[in-house]
Amino acid sequence: MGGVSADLVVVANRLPVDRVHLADGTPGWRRSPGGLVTAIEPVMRANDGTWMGWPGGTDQGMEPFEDDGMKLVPMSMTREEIEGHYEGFSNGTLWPLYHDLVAKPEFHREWWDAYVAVNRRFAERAAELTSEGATVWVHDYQMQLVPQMLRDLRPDLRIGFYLHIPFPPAELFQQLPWRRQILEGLLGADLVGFQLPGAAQNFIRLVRQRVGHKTHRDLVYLPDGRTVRAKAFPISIDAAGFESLARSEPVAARAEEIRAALGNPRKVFLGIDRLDYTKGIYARLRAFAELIADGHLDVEDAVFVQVAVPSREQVEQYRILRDEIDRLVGRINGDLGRIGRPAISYLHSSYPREEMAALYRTADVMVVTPYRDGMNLVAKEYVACRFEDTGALVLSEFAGAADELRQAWLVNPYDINGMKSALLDAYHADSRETTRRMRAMRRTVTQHDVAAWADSFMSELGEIPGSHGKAVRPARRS
Ligand code: GDG
Repeated sequence: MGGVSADLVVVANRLPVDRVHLADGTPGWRRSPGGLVTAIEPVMRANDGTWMGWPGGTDQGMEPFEDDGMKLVPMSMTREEIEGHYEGFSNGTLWPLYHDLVAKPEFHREWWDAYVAVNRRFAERAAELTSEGATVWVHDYQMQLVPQMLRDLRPDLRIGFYLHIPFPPAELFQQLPWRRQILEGLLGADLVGFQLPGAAQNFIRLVRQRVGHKTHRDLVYLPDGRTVRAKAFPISIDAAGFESLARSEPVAARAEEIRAALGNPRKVFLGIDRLDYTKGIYARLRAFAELIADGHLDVEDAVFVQVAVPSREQVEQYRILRDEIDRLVGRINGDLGRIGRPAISYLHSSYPREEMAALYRTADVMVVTPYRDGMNLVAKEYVACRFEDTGALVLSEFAGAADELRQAWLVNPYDINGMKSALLDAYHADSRETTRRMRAMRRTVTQHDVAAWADSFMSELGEIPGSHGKAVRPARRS
């Protein structure tokens, strides 16, 4: 694709499409579900952007292609790179380290080497694809070295970086043997975006302590005269899109069907998460089961639907977690269920968006209890789908979404008794109370939707003054 010369390039670990086999057996592409694609697509279209990332699998030498008007550049990965960069350093080191050590991070020098090599390959490809003075938007923890690598190659570019997961406090981050390299990698960007202000502050403090740069509020002053801004841009969802899906006739019909299939219980509790140890699925199901065992809830009246979307199945910790949840659900249903009335309806699968909307419509109590989560879009999607201002949200204090959704029943996911009383309160709450809370949360989600998020990041990036845009300046690194 020597001819490509893009004014906007999005660099992410994954492409926004998944490889599928079409009805006639030929391979094709399907848009991957999730907020990030919806968020970035309008920006991509407005700027005739190019998205580069890994399409999954180990196919080599794939050519750039267009899908539904989006220019996509697949980045191949070898089995060794997947093990070292993706499953290893990204998901075995950084993911647990950035999520408060919910699991123990592993530090392996070979993983780090693979991380550096893959980041370099992505940076080199981005440098080839971009036109003079173009903008590059780099995403997430798998790509933290790309900003500086790219700046070294292309000092003319305007570079933004956005971290979708939390950025840990200095006390945790400094365990990382390569802490300085990561910070320097990020400082290659003009704007580093985080979900919450606290994460931006953690980053600024670490840069001051570990790299020794001067900082003031959200700015870092580099010795070469460049400034880097670190700021919070809480991500959101396509609220109007979810609401209209939830209002649609087929989704309404499906919601009724789901409720009937569950035996028309008085109240349906719902959890939807990637099957990940940060999401707190185990403790939440235990809390619910104890409420039944204690006699506070009855399986004739209440059921918990837990959707666990398969995730990172090659990583050992994820396989262990899956077995643990399987065992727990089996035990709870064996002990507490009755014929045709399981306490927990457990689904290990992923679903189309319409089915998700139908589940959100069905749920009387949505339970989102991660130990730590950058934002948590599921909580916002639930709120967007509750167009009648009904339903209760039980939300972990440690999800980024708790900063905005203050009217949820906020819980500490480590406190099982606290969760039990919040679940019970939400179950018994009268409609005046739930309506008051839901209305306020709906206002927040509607106003701060994903379009507003993308706009504010891009306009802030566009305003960064200095050595950018068309005027090329040589990079002078300290
Ligand atoms: C990371 C951060 C941050 C899930 N299952 C299905 C499905 N989904 C969609 C949901 C939602 C998205 O995936 C999951 O987003 P979350 O925010 O809940 O969680 P992570 O995957 O951990 O996301 C997180 C996010 O990045 C964005 O910055 O909020 O903190 O960890 O949109 O609806 N969609 C469909 N079928 C499924 O089975 N169609």
